[in-house]
Amino acid sequence: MSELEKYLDRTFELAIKGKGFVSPNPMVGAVIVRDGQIISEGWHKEFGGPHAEVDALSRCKDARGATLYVNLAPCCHVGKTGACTDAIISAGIKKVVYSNSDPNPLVADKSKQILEDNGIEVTSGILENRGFELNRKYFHWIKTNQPYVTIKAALTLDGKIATSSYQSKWITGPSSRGFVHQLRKGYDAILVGANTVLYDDPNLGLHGLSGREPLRIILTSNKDKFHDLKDLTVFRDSNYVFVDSIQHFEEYCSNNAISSVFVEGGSGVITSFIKSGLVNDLYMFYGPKIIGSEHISVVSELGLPRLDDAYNFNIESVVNFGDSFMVKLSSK
Ligand code: AOF
Ligand code: ZN
Repeated sequence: MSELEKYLDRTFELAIKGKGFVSPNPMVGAVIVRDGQIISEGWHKEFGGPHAEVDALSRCKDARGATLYVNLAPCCHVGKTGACTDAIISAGIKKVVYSNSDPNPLVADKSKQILEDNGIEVTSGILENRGFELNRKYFHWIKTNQPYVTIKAALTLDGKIATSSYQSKWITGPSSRGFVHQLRKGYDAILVGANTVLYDDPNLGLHGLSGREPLRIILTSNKDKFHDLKDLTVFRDSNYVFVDSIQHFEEYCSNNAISSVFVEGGSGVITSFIKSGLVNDLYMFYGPKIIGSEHISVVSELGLPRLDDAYNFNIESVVNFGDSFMVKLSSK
């Protein structure tokens, strides 16, 4: 690892501390270095709070002549906080090194120019792929104004997510469940269908992990059937919303800055999302069981006559959880 990579690696470590707190903002970490010594560090801690660069500068008595490392290009707009480029210039920073440009149209490549116009040397594009992975959901959302959508399902080897009487506890064992709670922490919202709410009574929360509880979205064309069922766990507080179609879901996300959604089933919901083309990736957890064709498939009829019409995915990783295994896939 080069010197630049070493310090950017540290910015990634700091940035990730903001996971579950900063979205829809990106996770950002910053390190200030002089004469080969880290003299200050900071990170973006919560949505609406100080940016990483300002946080690091605020804990540094004298940053004159130092180099600032940050995983994302410093912003140059006044939003909920002041422009980072102003703070960097007035602190007397001599050099800025970052991994990724910020596709936010308010920033784009403008900040590089501003810094250079003020005599600051700028190096960009170092560890760009890792920086992209770290803020994959942010980059997708800011470029498309659509949420990053992940599907998660627990299924038998023959692709069933429940019996015909909606029994699904448990297809996979306990060892993958903690991992799922960790996954949920990275999303603004968790979405399920009406049957999942009725038959599983899921919690859809973080189970005590730190972070903001994700919004619970229920996709159903008949929300009235829940009128007398307010004792269900998903209605435990007001942090839930009903949407009645994929189109309404998209509108809701766009209007409410929902940048990422974790879709946990059931079959009807997963089918609608696969058809919509909105899916970015999937986590499929397989329990080593076979129950037969009379039960509920993870995806219902798609009406695809030929194999060539299939939806195709890339296998990103396969993880063994002992009593189950997970395949992570991304859309092609
Ligand atoms: C940075 N450093 O630590 C972060 C940045 O509403 P605001 O003022 O918080 O601005 C949010 C935007 O700022 C966000 O969409 C992204 O473009 C950038 N985030 N920029 O220089 C940071 N979190
Ligand atoms: Zn900023």
